[in-house]
Amino acid sequence: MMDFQVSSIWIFCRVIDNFGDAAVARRLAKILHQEHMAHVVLFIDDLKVLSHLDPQINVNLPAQVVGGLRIVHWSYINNLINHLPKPDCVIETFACELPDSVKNIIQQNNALWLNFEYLTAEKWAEEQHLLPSLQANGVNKRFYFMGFSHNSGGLLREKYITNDFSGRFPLLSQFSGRLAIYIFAYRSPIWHTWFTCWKNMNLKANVSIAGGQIFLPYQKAPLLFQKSQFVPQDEFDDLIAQFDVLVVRGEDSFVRAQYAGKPFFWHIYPQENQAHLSKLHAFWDKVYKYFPADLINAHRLLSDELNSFHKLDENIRQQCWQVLLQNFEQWQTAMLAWRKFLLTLPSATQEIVNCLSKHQNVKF
Ligand code: TRH
Repeated sequence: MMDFQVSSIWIFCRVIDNFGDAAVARRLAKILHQEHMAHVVLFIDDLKVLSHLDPQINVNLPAQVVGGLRIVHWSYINNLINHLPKPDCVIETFACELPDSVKNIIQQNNALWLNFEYLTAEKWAEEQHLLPSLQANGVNKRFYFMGFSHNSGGLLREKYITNDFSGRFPLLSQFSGRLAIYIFAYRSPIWHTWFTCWKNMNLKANVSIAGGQIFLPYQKAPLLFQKSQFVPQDEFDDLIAQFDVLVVRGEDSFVRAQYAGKPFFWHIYPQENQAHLSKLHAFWDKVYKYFPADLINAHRLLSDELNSFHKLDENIRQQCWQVLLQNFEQWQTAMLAWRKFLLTLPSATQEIVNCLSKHQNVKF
């Protein structure tokens, strides 16, 4: 395994909405390039979204190299692919359908073909991880499921995410004496409800709102609201590390909150027929193993309310918040223990490199 040299990886991404599709694809590309020395080409259909995450991206250039990554606009694929080094591995993120020209190259080059799927803690994903699915061109495409166990494909994790991180950032609350809450979440009536609840509890908190979906409310002393400017993706970890409590969403910010080791809630991306709820519960059921019993119920009730599973009575809602805030240290400790567990899992990029090495030595 030591001698194995990764050479060329092509990653494909179509942006459905928001930032997550581009964010996951960019992080995947960046780690493969920087930590596994791969030549990576990222084909993406929305340079504007990518440029929010990396302001060095020029939205007018169909092909460019930024930070060692070759970025190509989707509409330019057929102009370029015959001039690029052929891939050893092709990763299509979130089942974006590849053009026939690329499928032909996969076949001719005997490249490893992965369908990098949405992140979920559900058991079925572990069972399907790396299963082959025979395609019309006679090549096997394999599902790649990231996840939270040794049976899954792990999570995207840079080498700088280590056990040695404590005290790296002073918390904003240490300067202000007020709880610092960061909210990067989806538009929802829950925000009015929760802000009112915090005000009624007389919570002294600075609330930073990010991402453009939640309007900054009128000030409700003793709460202080402010807008959090969008920072480049490479600065996102440092930003969230300054807060006491996070609300994150989607996929990538959700994972970063876990690496930050912070008490947090997950505003999950809503799916049809409430399919997201089993995903939500599968995740928290794993994390609650690290929670003291008193906190589980309070957190679960609020998390389910945040994600439209039910509506709480105002008294219950306040009690839940009180339980979490009065036991803040235990909440924090639980999240640090969960973080420590995550660091025992192999990283997704290392797993991909291992698969590629196997693919090139033995057909599996
Ligand atoms: O933006 P998201 O909600 O994205 C998605 C998409 O909706 C997608 O279609 C859906 O399938 C997926 O979620 C589950 O959330 P996410 O994944 O957290 O991506 C946001 C990215 O933006 C993440 O990398 C953090 C980054 N970010 C910054 O870099 N700077 C900022 O200031 C903020 C607020 C976010």
